[in-house]
Amino acid sequence: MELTELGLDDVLAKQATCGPSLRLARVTAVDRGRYVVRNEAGEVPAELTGKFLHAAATSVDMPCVGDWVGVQYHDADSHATIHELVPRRSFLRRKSPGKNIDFQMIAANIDEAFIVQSCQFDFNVRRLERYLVMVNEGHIAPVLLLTKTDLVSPAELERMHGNIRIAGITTDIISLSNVTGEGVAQVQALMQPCKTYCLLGSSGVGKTTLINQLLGHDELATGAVSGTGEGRHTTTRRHLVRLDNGALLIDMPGMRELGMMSTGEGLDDSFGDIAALAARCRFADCSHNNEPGCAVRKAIECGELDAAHYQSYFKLKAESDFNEMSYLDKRKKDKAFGKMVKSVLKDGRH
Ligand SMILES: Nc1nc2c(ncn2[C@@H]2O[C@H](COP(=O)(O)OP(=O)(O)OP(=O)(O)O)[C@@H](O)[C@H]2O)c(=O)[nH]1
Ligand SMILES: [Mg+2]
Ligand SMILES: [Zn+2]
Repeated sequence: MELTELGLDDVLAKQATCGPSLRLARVTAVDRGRYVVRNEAGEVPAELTGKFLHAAATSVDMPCVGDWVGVQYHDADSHATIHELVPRRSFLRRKSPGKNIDFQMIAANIDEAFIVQSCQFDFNVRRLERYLVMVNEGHIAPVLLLTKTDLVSPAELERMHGNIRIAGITTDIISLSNVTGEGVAQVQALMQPCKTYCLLGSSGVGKTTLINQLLGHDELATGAVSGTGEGRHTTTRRHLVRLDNGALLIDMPGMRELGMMSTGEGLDDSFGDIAALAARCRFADCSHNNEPGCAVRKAIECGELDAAHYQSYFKLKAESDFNEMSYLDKRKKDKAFGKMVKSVLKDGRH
């Protein structure tokens, strides 16, 4: 098998400037610090070198499924050590749990992400928007999959489509049932050889069941759902598989805490001092700029509150507000920003 068949394209190949003693391989599975990498010859277990670990400044620098890495093979090529990470062309990430504003890589070098919601209980447009923001931020093209159509009436399905369009979401939608098989061929038809896809969505929506359908056999374990339709996190690691038609597909565990994607949630926790001060401002919607009776400004002026600490909160708040914006508003803002950049460039030429 050629590396191009594992998704290596010209852009990535150009970036992959690893040393002469290293060979290129793709990370196909990650499970708590253990890796599996695949190259022309096949899949082998791999680990990070101490040097790599030492040089990784944040968790974003750690390899994730889909990454291309420079490796050295050992013990008759039965084992590999990961020495280098090839810069990513696209990525999925979310905020790490906990107070620090740090991101966790979920997967890399993906061409298209299938955002999966089940018609039964799971359907939620606000959550869909959040997934879209996440996918768009990572430079990945989204496609929406509505699963378990066998459990709802055509009218209900129609209503869900309507709600998605009302929210201004224009992304392609495929409705499917893993039980009747309806729509599965449409997904298959969309998937191209050598391109990488992933399945994103809550636990129990049928991601793994769909992969098994696409594979044509039950290769990956699927799980039962509770009475409320909620899944039980059957898939526990991220795994890249290759379909018969040559497309590459990453299965992922259901995401429990989508809120963690943006920095919003952790923000007030991390800046409890500022939240406490802000509660004492005269106006509830105080922006702490120059409103009278602003407790935050007063605290900065009298040295009670560190100005740099406040600046960093201010910056993260703006970023999180942007993350929190609806998909539509964000697109509007992006457009406005694009126009602004254009006009600045034009003015610069005068
Ligand atoms: N009625 C119906 N049930 C389905 C459909 N697709 C999957 N299921 C069932 O839903 C349950 C969960 O499916 P999985 O494929 O394990 O779900 P998952 O999204 O991979 O869940 P996690 O691995 O936990 O993230 C299983 O019992 C499947 O048989 C469908 O289209 N219709
Ligand atoms: Mg699964
Ligand atoms: Zn204030």
